[in-house]
Amino acid sequence: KYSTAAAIEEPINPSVKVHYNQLLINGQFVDAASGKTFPTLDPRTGDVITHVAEGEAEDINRAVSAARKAFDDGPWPKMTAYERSRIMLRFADLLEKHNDEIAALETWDNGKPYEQSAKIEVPMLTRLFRYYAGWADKIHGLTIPVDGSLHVQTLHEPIGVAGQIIPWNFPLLMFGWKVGPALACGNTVVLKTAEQTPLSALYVSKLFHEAGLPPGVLNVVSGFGPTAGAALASHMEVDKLAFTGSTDTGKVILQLAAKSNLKPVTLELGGKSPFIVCEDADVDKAVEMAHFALFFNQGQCCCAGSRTFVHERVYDEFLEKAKARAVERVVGDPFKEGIEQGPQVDSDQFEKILGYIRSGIEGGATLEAGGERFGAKGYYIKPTVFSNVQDDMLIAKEEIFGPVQSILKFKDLDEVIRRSNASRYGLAAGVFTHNIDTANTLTRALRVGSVWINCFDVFDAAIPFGGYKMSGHGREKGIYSLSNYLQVKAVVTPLKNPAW
Ligand code: TXE
Repeated sequence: KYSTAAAIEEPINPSVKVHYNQLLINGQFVDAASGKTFPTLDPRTGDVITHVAEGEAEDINRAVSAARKAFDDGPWPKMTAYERSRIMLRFADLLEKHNDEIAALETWDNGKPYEQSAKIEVPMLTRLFRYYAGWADKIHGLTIPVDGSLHVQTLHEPIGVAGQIIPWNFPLLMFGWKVGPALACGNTVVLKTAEQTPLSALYVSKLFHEAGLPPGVLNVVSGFGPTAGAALASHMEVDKLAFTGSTDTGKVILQLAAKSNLKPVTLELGGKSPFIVCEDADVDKAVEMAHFALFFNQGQCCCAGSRTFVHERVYDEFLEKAKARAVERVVGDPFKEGIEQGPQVDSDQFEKILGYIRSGIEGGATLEAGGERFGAKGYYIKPTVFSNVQDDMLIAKEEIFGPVQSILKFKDLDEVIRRSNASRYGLAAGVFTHNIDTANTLTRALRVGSVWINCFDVFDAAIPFGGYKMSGHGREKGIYSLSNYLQVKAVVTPLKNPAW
């Protein structure tokens, strides 16, 4: 049932052009100081889409100076919150207007199905900016009663220049999760995009300026981690850092922040999330949800349900159906209608995933479906299912970040709680049951930042997201994300006439 290889060999022409491939600093598109560029590739073929300016330390310095000036001298933090909110709302309107063009750029650079970009991700980005625009004029402190004749209040102030480093799996949504709260709170931003997917952030940032964003408030530097990323993380004039990416790079980022100016850091890192199918589950629905939890976005989700725990009473039926569903998954050119799965983002990820598949086979798991590349070109991988997976296998412990489902059998609730929690990660969990007591027990026992009961990957702008343990620090989205970008100032004034 896999889609025809011909569709892959003759890639569909994306109906979009690349307009912006320079760095965006102080409201202007500029070349890198070194004049260097790097290619960004089409994951369907490995061909070059365009060459993009390659930012390095000097460009980060220029971008930070612009952000610093826009923060220290204004206008951004000095504008009324209502004005900031209106610019963000106008930006959201432009996102809506250019929805399909933005979606095409995202799919071209990343490989995700166009329908997903156009119907889910760009609309979610638009929604995120409307959500954060709504917060901009509702951020305020408290008046606090204390002992003594004192008037005590808190001011919630922006932190300053926020450095933000994002990955390639959801380039636009990561842009929204980071830039939205930072700007709503009155900060200015230097954003370092992932080297695999620089294009969509440049395009939408141009629209943001058309919506009235003053120069220097949002600066976008394309480039690589050890050069541009490290320069941002260790910059003395950056007041706050936010990072989404691998746990290993998260550790580096935290060290760079500590060694420079101790800037506070929020981290959203890897995961190995359990998806628990209980004995009372409706197997057909559980199979579909578990399939979505793992295979969505080519399996390139930090919170992917990558350990599918199935109760022994329903295990055999689940396995047969999960395997059939994976074989039916429609893989092919992401610009083609009805495609469920496109290519992985690049050759590194592609090779990494194939390596984990080999390790699963060699480690003794049973390969039920897939297990190899799809087509002769690009980075497509057949939807893969392993059964008989044991907790100590690499495929059950490490983040594969690809379309590889690992199915594990369990007998009772205590056992599945213990095994689910026996991970260095703690990002999310899925629970499939109609028994309220089982759902309540699992919800409280699982050491993870999100629990999805009879659903998965629900990402409303208002729902906080983040990890326990080595999945990260802090929460993004929702009201909780604002505190990442605010300082609290306590102000104490003696009362002249305590009687009043
Ligand atoms: O991640 P990196 P990579 C996981 C996933 C994936 C693996 C490797 O398992 O297979 O990480 O992917 C920047 N200083 N996730 O190599 O290196 C880099 O330029 C500063 C999970 O792409 O973490 C990019 O912008 N920055 C994840 C960003 O960090 C540095 C999403 C992410 O790259 C840097 C992506 C450095 N020294 C991958 N080195 C999730 N949590 O969703 C790299 N970067």
